[in-house]
Amino acid sequence: MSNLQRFPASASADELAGALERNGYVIVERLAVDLAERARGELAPHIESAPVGHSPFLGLRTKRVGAMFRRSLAARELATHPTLLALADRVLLPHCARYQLNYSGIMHLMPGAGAQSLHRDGILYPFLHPCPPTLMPAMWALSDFTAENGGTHVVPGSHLWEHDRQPFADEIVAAAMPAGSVLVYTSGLLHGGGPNRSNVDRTGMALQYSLGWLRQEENQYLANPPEVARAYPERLQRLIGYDFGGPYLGFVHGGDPHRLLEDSPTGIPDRSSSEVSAAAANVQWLRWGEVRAVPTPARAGRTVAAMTRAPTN
Ligand SMILES: O=C(O)CCC(=O)C(=O)O
Repeated sequence: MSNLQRFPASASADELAGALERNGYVIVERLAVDLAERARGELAPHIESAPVGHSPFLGLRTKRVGAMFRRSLAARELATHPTLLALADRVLLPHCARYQLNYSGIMHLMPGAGAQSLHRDGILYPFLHPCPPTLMPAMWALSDFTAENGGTHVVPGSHLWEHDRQPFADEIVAAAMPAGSVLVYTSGLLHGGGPNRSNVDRTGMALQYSLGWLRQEENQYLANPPEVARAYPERLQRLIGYDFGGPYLGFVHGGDPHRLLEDSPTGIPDRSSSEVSAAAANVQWLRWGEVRAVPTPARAGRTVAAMTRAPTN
């Protein structure tokens, strides 16, 4: 076992969110053992036929499978697990009216897999670090994760570091956890797949949530087109994007995209809903990064014009 802090499935969402905020990660042990086992069985044929990665980052001994929800009923339940949604409410809702499912995929490390380079998942978006979480990734252990078989390497506390600070080797810890557990972290945490030095496979399912106003990493509409998504529970349909991302964000034919999945949508299509607009009223506005000034050219005898530096009335 690694010396990372871990919690039982009975821990409260506030307790887990507190640890996530302090450490950048939280492990909840045996949160969904039966679902993880079912997901592993449902996905086994897909893993079997998947190719290995073509780059060291994707893993030359690592198989990846995407589009979890059309392939696994258990994955649909894992994505909407109440503990994960309670955490996403706390981590992401301060900065968006609606969060969304950003990525779904198997990361299957076979014996001989090398260590993946450490990275922040937030690098998808051009924000200097540290910044508020843009993502909340969750890695579900579908098999046991150990330090030997490639349990995810994490760097506790790195979500608070300056953008370019690199970790020392003794700051990297392997997330060991039994099957059915979940490692949740934020977009700022340095992490990467560990090397698999064992003779068994390590299977994880990554389900990542993001602010609803960002482009999703995995294109959920193409992975789950309307004719496929119609079979999903409504919470999942909305989570993958058949919903507004905020007021006026993501409408189709002038209305809620969820109407596309409904047999007889009622009411007049609108570009927001009262719930989404109310949630938007609580969103904390963000300053858009650091603005670098254009250097002032040499004056060389030119006259400086007067300007207004504040709003006038
Ligand atoms: O496999 C893992 O444990 C982590 C993989 C990961 O972080 C990635 O592929 O981006």
